[in-house]
Order: sequence, then structure tokens, then C-alpha cells
Amino acid sequence: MSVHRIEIPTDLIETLRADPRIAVLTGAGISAESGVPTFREAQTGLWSQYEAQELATPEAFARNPRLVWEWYAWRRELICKAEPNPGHLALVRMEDLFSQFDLITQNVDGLHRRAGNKNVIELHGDIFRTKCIKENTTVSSPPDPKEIPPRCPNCNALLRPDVVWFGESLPKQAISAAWQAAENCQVFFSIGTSSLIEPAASLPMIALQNGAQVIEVNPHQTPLTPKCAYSLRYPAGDALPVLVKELS
Ligand code: BV8
Repeated sequence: MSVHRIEIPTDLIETLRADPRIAVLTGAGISAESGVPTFREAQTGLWSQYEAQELATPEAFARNPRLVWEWYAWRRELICKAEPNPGHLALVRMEDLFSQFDLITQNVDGLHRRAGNKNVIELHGDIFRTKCIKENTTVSSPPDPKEIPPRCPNCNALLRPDVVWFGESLPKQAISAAWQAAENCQVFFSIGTSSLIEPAASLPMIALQNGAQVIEVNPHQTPLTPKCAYSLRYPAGDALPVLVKELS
């Protein structure tokens, strides 16, 4: 979409010019323009026969560790080829523009850190980190494992991606930092998320309860849309650079 058709409401720009405390929650949609498929999109190729939500579970890994490990290896491959897009880069600028700026992500692709954001609260872990299923310790997975999934060099149990699967608790430190950011902010951006996955989807509600305005950036409606002060119905890679330009 050509950016000259992006309309950012002037009163939103005015609000942001007053340097409010900002919290941002991103989902798979912010990485879509980097070529990283979202969870909602049907998977491609070999993986088209599987539902992402079925594979991202401890049950799937217990049932077929090789299949789940190879799905993550495929996704890591895709992400390695991806570059941060203008949406990611706009959030790096926003971190500098605002005195209080907390970036929370549901994504495990590490693209916010690669783009240059200094503090990123990663609610669901990091696809490039591996951990031992028994000791729960982070282990650097051998580059060319003899067997798939590789085994822990310490106790020989299986290794797994250090991400949060459905039915698993989120890292305590990350969820409490995110909760605090949502409670303290005056403006909460929800960017590129279907707002369906808990407990992340509760964060904008906490912000609202504490009197914050919620701004959504998503080409589609979500269950959060009706509660937003502004809903920028555009791809993040188009809308965020225009918003940053208007603020600079
Ligand atoms: C937990 C890591 C409990 C793995 C992921 C309360 C109510 C109901 C259900 C639950 C509940 N509490 C817990 C649950 C169960 C479950 C849940 O939420 N289920 C859903 C289906 C209802 N939650 C959990 O299991 C969580 N654990 O709560 O534990 C517990 C408590 C005590 C003790 C033990 C356990 C764990 C959830 C984390 C799961 N892991 N990821 C991996 O990546 O492989 S979630 C995974 O899916 C992603 O990380 C992501 O978060 C999620 C997909 O969501 P989105 O990011 O929003 O992406 P999506 O594809 O859905 O949407 C993309 C959006 O972008 C769309 O809206 C689209 O329009 C938009 N878009 C597209 N292009 C663009 C764009 N936007 C902007 N610009 C664009 N260009």
C-alpha cells in the first residue's frame, strides 16, 4: 500500500507529542512483512497439513519429537532469511522518541532485537534458544546433531526449543514485567496480533482498566478493536513509519 494514503488522526499525534508512557504488544503480524508466516496463515509446503497450534504443544513433542523439532528448524531457517521490516525499524525509533517505552512481544523470532530495540520483553521465548527437557537449562544445540532432536550434553535427555507451548506457563519475569508495563502505561499499542492468545490478550485490558488509551495497528478487525481509541487499519510496515515521521 502506498504510504501517502495512510491517515493518522491528528488528535492521536497530539496525544503522542505529549510524551506519554508507552507500552507496545506485538504479535506475528509485525513480522508478516518480513516474510515470516503468522500463526493464522495456513502453513506452506510440507507443513501445510499441520495446524501450528497443534504442533506448538508439549503433547505434540512427546508424541513426535522429531516432527516438532523439524518444524522449528524449518521456521528458524525462514527467520534467518528474514530481515526486520519498516514496522520493526519504526519501533526502534519510537523507543528513542519516548521517555518511557516498553516493548512486549509474543513473537519468538528475535526480529525486534535484530532491528535494534534494546529492551524487549519476550513473552513466549526465543526460537533460537534450546533447552533440556529434563534440566530445563538453556543448551546451545549442536550445529549438526547426530540425531533429531539432539540430546543434552549433560544428561542425554532430549533438547527442545526454548519457547512457551500452549498449556505451558509463561516465564515469570517476562509476564510480570509485561503486566507492570500494561498497568503503568498511558498509551498501549496492540500491533499485529489477533488478540486471541492468553495471557497476552489480557494486557491491553489491564491498560484500559488503568485509564490508558489503546491503539490497534492491524489490517483486520480483532476482538480488541471495539475497545480501541484508534484502530489503524493498515499493515504495521506502512502505518508505523508514517506515525514516527509525523512525530519526529
Ligand atoms: C498459559 C510460542 C496456562 C510457540 C505461542 C484463558 C482463556 C482461554 C484460553 C486460555 C486462557 N489461558 C490459557 C489459555 C490457553 C492458551 C490460549 O490462549 N489458547 C487460545 C487458543 C485461546 N494459552 C496458553 O496455553 C498459554 N499458557 O496460559 O498457561 C497455565 C497456567 C498455569 C499453569 C500452567 C499453564 C501459552 C500461550 C503461548 C503459546 N505459544 N508461541 C511458537 O511460536 O511456536 S503463541 C503463538 O500463537 C504466537 O507466539 C502468537 O502469540 C500466537 C499467534 O498469535 P498472534 O501473534 O496474534 O498471531 P496471529 O497469527 O494469531 O495473528 C496475526 C495478526 O496479525 C492477525 O490479526 C493479522 O490480521 C495481523 N497482521 C497480518 N499482517 C499484518 C498484521 N498486522 C499488522 N501488520 C501486518 N502486515
